[in-house]
Amino acid sequence: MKIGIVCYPTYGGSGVVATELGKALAQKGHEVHFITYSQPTRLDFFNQNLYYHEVSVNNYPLFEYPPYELALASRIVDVAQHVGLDLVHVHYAIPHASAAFMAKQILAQKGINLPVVTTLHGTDITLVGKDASYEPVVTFSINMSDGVTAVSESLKQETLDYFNITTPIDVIPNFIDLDRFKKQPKEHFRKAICPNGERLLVHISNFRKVKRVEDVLTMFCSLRKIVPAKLLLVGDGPERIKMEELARKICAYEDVRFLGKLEQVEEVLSVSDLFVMPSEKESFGLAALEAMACEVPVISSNAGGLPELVQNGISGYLCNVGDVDDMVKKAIHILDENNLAKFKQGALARAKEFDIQAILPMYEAVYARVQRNVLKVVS
Ligand code: GMT
Repeated sequence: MKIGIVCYPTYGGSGVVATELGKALAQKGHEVHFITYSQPTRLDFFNQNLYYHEVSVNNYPLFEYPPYELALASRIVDVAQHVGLDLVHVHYAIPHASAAFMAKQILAQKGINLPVVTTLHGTDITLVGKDASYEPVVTFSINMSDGVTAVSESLKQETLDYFNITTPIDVIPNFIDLDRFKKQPKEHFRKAICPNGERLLVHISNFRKVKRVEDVLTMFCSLRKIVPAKLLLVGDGPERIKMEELARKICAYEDVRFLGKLEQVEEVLSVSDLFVMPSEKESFGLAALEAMACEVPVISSNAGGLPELVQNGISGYLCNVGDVDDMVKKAIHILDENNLAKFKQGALARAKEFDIQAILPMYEAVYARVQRNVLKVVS
């Protein structure tokens, strides 16, 4: 098939899922055309079936807000006509689903049918989509999609509860490439950070408010009084400076390191003992899955789709949002030398259930279904 993929090309989870999906589809022989405003971060290798089409937004002094959505719709039309796309798969509803709908309408006038598959990732529904300034367009463009997927049962339910949705939603969870995300021998790195055999905790996120990074810090500082440990914080975002200030106030300087954005997070994960994800909302928790694949158990909140990933007492623990004391208690239990190896095995076993090889056919099945439906309409 010739598949167009529209996504945010940056570090966010939806962009990672879209890019890894496109790469895997290309390896399976599909022709994949990425349509985005810059090269997706993880689109970093050559494959004869992969193409990248940049969306450029020409600004004009009259525009206070450059009309990206129109430029994107025009580029989808252009690529669909030029290469003969079989469908376009948009990741993150805003503004991708409505741009794809507009492109579909324009192409229909030219006698071309372009099915649209929309994948809902999380904040496009749970935060931004609910905002009154977007809600009518989000509802409309989900309903106009030929196929809709959500990354967890929880996200599907929240979408159905909040929006007036008439299109069926398939749940297709996030997935993991186990060839890339696996524990690597990086003991020299661990020795440098934990010279006295301390336990190593890690948090990876885009440092938005919804991630509750302050809970990671308060939890760690309490834990640190009982268990010798170090904390690595990976990623960047609006809350980072505030979190650095908080860390200086409540933790010892030598115990907490902010590493910024890292490409090879699997190297850090390979030497870590515990991943902490205390999010206020989290539709799936891709970063936690990446940790589990590297044999790192997870302490997370029980928000959104996290209970569909983390098995309480096996691959980690689920705690109520903001219950830092419980997180400390559970962390002490996991990090105990009698328990840690068992939790590490539990984490890896769970991650294997989300192997990309098992999840990819679910997307292919949705593609086949929307194509069949198009053929039915045409004949
Ligand atoms: O919050 C992020 O990490 C970015 C965000 C995105 O859409 O770019 O991630 C969402 O999509 C990921 C991939 O499907 C999910 O694993 C994350 O749980 C989800 N984030 C939230 O729901 C907050």
